[in-house]
Amino acid sequence: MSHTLELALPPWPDVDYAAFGEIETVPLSRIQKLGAGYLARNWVTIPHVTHQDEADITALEPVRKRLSEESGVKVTLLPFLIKAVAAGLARFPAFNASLDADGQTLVLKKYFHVGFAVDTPKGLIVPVVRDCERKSVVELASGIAALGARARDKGLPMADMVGGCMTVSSLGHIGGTGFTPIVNAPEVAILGVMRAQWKPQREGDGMSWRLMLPLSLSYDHRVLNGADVARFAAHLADMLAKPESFPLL
Ligand code: CAO
Repeated sequence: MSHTLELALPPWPDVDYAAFGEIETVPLSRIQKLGAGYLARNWVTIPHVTHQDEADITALEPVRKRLSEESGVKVTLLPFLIKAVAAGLARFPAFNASLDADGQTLVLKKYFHVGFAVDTPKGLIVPVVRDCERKSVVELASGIAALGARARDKGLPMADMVGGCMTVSSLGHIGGTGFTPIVNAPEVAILGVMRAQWKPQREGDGMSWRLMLPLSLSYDHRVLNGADVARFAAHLADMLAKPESFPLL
């Protein structure tokens, strides 16, 4: 299977914007140009589907806050998400697969490296955290903070951005209820996370308020089927609902 596509598309509109009012032109950064090529390739070559789910993080939230206070490391939801993804990769090996370059063979990885999208002034960067299954939540939190800060300040060497098995893209600090992240090839799935919200849930004859985290799981439908993905998402939701399933320190 070739990844070369010939699309007979009309040319990109060449508009004289200045004819309609004042404008300014800004060249794309190197990272934006590189990213644009990869995103366009992934968008047109991968048959994407995005599965939506929610995780009840009511019990996790006080544990996260306490861990942040007691460890002296800022612990956000992201290290828990990365840990849950790494456990999911171990339990569902098809998620830890990549199609080889000719699309004929699946490569199954036995390591668990998870990338996370960082929004920097120069564009989107995806550092990769290695061997996530062996690290505690606090270890992951400090690793994420260091990689995120370096990505924003100096940028990262290529060695810190390759070899990922799956990516987490969190917009939870900003807002939103769901989105359709683009798979970061040759990975086969990406987890998008939005802002947690308090929602009423039926409990017996009454009602209780639960903190619900929206999960948007996009996948390559050539490799994964909807049922696999629903199971993976249910695994994430189940793990995130049980703080005791995480090694904290
Ligand atoms: N729900 C509610 N609050 C959340 C949350 C969520 N899902 N996720 C994070 N928050 C809170 C954090 O707890 C933190 O609160 P406090 O400051 O009160 O402790 C605050 O939001 C800020 O979090 P943060 O941004 O410092 O840390 P993070 O671990 O959530 O994210 C990073 C780190 C690097 C992933 C993030 O800053 C970032 O750059 N995200 C952008 C990813 C992106 O652009 N994706 C789109 C890709 S497609 O174009």
